[in-house]
Amino acid sequence: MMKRLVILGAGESGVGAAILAKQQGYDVFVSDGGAIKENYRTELSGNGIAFEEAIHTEAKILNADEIMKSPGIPEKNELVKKIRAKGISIISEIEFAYRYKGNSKIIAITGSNGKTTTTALTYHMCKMGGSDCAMVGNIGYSFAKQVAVDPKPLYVAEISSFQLDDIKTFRPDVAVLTNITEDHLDRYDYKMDNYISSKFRIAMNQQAEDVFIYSLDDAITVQSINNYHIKSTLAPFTMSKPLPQGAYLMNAKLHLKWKNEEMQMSIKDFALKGKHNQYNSMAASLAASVVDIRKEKIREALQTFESLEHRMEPVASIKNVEFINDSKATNVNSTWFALESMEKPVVLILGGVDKGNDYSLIKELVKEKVKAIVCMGTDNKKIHEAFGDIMPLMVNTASAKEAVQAAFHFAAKGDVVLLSPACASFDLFKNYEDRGNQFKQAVKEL
Ligand code: UMA
Ligand code: ADP
Repeated sequence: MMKRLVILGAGESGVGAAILAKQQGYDVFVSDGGAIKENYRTELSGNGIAFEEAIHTEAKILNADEIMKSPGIPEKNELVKKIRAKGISIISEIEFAYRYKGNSKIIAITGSNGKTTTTALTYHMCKMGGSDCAMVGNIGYSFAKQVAVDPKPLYVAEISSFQLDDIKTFRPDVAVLTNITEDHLDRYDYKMDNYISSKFRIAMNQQAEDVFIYSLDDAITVQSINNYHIKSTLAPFTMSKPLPQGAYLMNAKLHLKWKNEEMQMSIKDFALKGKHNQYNSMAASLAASVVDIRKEKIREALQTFESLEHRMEPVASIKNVEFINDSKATNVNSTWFALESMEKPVVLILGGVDKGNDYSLIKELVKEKVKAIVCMGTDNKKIHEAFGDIMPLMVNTASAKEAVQAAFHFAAKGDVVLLSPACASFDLFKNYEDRGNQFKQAVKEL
């Protein structure tokens, strides 16, 4: 009998998995509790895949042999609890795609911050080095869809902790953990240990012939690594000391050492600026070296990579006030790096959906560099509590337009208006891209 796979959620990952499952001969059923986006509905119909929307019909779900749960659906969801109670196996989309990837290799990149940048940079290096590869996850197709419609010998995959929570056999040839800082704690019972464990699952099935790339400068990674019995070959990166194997930065130079290959390059030649990007560049260079991309190509890629939208993206300079769109900064740590790289007085646009943020982490930097805070969210209480005592200028706004106008009002010649919200965007916007686009639009309308 055909195996029945039920897919919960018809977004990028659910629809991708459905297409792959149909192709592999499963009896597939997709159930979405909300409205399915037009393009995804068309894809499901076009592939003859059965689905329902605006409802999860239990009778059609609890009879599954296996369930693929979209990453956005939390464990505390009532239906998920029922599925667990019934003992039906739940997998994530990357676990499902992994089953059908054949002999292809995977570079899997996770971490609290820098995933998309490191993924895009690694992909750029591999492409430049002549590898026939695809970038999957947040940019482009989901892993499952790529495997179904355009399989490649190498996948460079961005993987979130939610995706890792329901893997069983997923074993990347190269795993990258950029860093671990507080994020998504609402999904992990507000326990940091649960979130850390989730991130380390990226190496859980790796063997000695696989490689695990990680930061020696990330306190949480270094404190936790011994708790996870990692069998992989370790490839660290750091800014604090020379290494016999790995990547390190000394005297403004990147040193890359992998097997018998060695490369040096001045950080002045990196296309991507900022300390956080130097970390991302080390991680990506190591990943590319492990899959045998030649050092000349890595160097060329580091020089030519174009920065991504919504990540410290320069928008415009109006009356000598610079506007920067860092809408992708959805947690406190990424805002920390944004502030750290600022060299002029800052008017900071902050706020949105708080995921259990600890604002004390950026308090010193705010004191030092920020002259006014513009809160942009439906509930700004926590921001006022955190900064009220050190910030004389604070105002509440409830749209990108209002926020930009208020920020421009506070800014003087030579200042920077920085949108780096440290929060998710779902209270006022569709997503971080929508937030960044509305911000840019409002700047243009000034
Ligand atoms: N849904 C249900 N039942 C529920 C809740 C939701 O059916 O109880 C439905 C929604 O109605 C919707 C669908 O599930 O139609 C959406 O599923 P999803 O939220 O899991 O999103 P996908 O479109 O499948 O996108 C996911 C990732 N989303 C999340 O992890 C929340 C995307 O990352 C990723 O690009 C994509 O898979 C492809 O791999 C987004 C993200 O915000 C950009 N990631 C987080 C981050 O970067 O911080 C982790
Ligand atoms: P992710 O995909 O993990 O969210 P991105 O590459 O999209 O990461 O970057 C998100 C935000 O985090 C950006 O606004 C950027 O300024 C900041 N950031 C990027 N890389 C790092 C890093 N290695 N450490 C800390 N912050 C970073």
